Amino acid sequence: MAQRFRAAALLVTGLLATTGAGIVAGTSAQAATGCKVDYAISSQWGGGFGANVTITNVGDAISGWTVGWTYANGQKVTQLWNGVVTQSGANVSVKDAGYNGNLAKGATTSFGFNGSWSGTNAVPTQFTVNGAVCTGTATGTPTATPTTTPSSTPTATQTPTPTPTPTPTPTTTTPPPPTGTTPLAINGQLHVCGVNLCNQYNKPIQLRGMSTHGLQWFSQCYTDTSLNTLANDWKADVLRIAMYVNEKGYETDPAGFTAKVNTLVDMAEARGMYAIIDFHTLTPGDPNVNLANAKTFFQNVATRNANKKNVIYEIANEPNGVSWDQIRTYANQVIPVVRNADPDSVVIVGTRGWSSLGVSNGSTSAEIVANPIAFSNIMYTFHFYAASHYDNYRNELRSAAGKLPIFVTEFGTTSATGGGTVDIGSSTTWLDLLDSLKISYANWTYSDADESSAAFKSGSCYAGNFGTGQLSQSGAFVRSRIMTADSFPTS
Ligand code: IDC
Repeated sequence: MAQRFRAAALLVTGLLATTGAGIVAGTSAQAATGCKVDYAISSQWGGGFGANVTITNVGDAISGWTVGWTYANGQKVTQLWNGVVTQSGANVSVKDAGYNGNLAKGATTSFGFNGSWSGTNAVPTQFTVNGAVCTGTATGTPTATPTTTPSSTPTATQTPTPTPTPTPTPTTTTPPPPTGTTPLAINGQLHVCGVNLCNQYNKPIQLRGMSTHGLQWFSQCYTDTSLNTLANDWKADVLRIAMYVNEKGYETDPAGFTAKVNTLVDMAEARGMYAIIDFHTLTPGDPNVNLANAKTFFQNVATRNANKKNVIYEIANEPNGVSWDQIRTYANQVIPVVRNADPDSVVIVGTRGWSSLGVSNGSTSAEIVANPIAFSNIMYTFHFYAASHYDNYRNELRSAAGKLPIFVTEFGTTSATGGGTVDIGSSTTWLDLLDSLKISYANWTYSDADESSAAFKSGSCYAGNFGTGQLSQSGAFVRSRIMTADSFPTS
């Protein structure tokens, strides 16, 4: 595999004020138009690259933008976030993602993408915004020297060819440093890059946190106090919101459960945590049984939460008794519902055999690798229970993790019943493995259920006491793992 290296940031800026726009006085019917586009290659490696594009609206306010450019050397955009891309041959067109379509005069917006290249990865020299050509001048400062020492010397074909810059005014298009210190403030909108979950700086991150228990039974556990504890004392990055569909869940009160989920999304966001919206199908195991409910639910939550950066969608908790093909059929109908409302979202798809990547049904992840979900920004679910699942499951995860983006949206320190012995040794081995692979996880459960997988002793929620004295054996162990410092890269 080619060694990855950081290439010098390449910048080109197009600037245009069309038809003397912006200085046309007295023609109120004629809106001033104008655009400035910064295109920067942030990193580059053999065959692939990452880039950030910033649009500045130099003209009057616009509602909706489409930026276009042409590649001279066969580059292809493979994955893009904060926008919707279409590419036809050399012509690339990126439309706003809905929530970022309105640009006031002077406002800027950015999107990022991964691409493939060969030969020369020359930056485009001309851009259009809403059909108006940005012919302007380049103002970036390309340097040929990588900003960090590559671990191997790049070959000639890997070396980016900077565009000459007549006006060497340095600009940067990487997101500015975070103004807050919460996981959400630092990482911003997430996306999938390669097999990783990546932050707004296009760097792999691992989120660690807790899953709720079923909202139909344990809503009393999710209060301002308990979530303050989770964010500030446990230092969790993510809250998984387990909304059962059956077993007296969503299907009994769609509006009520949708509202509960949305409230928890807001409470997580207010504390700088990510929120996984978990459509918690379990029994029956075929997610297609709940397809109509899934479409309605995701249409609602994705529309309502489209502007939020903290939401991740998990469309089926644990498919069981179904083939991967049946899961794909379901996913292929639900993902477009999510994406039409919230285009840049990360979507997690459950896997066969109670989200065991197939292992619990005598299969393997090979069936997924052979037939992946054909949408971008997709991750696959893996669940384990440390007192039931050992090395054969770990080996499968290890091999799958090199090929598929995986999120452990649920794991227990106990047996798969959610009860029994807490296996600290096996749990430690599992979490060490997840840490080493940078796989994100949420533990089952942040609740006081009367079962050993629950983090708090029974009665804690009604007492409103989430202090360390209330922790179960599992809760104390998991908290000690989650609260260690995160290391989220920002450059
Ligand atoms: C369990 C709960 C338990 C509840 C049961 C049935 O811990 O209180 O009675 O569901 O709803 C899963 C599922 C998760 C299970 C958990 C433990 O995603 O819903 O919760 N588990 O059995 N997969 C493997 C284990």
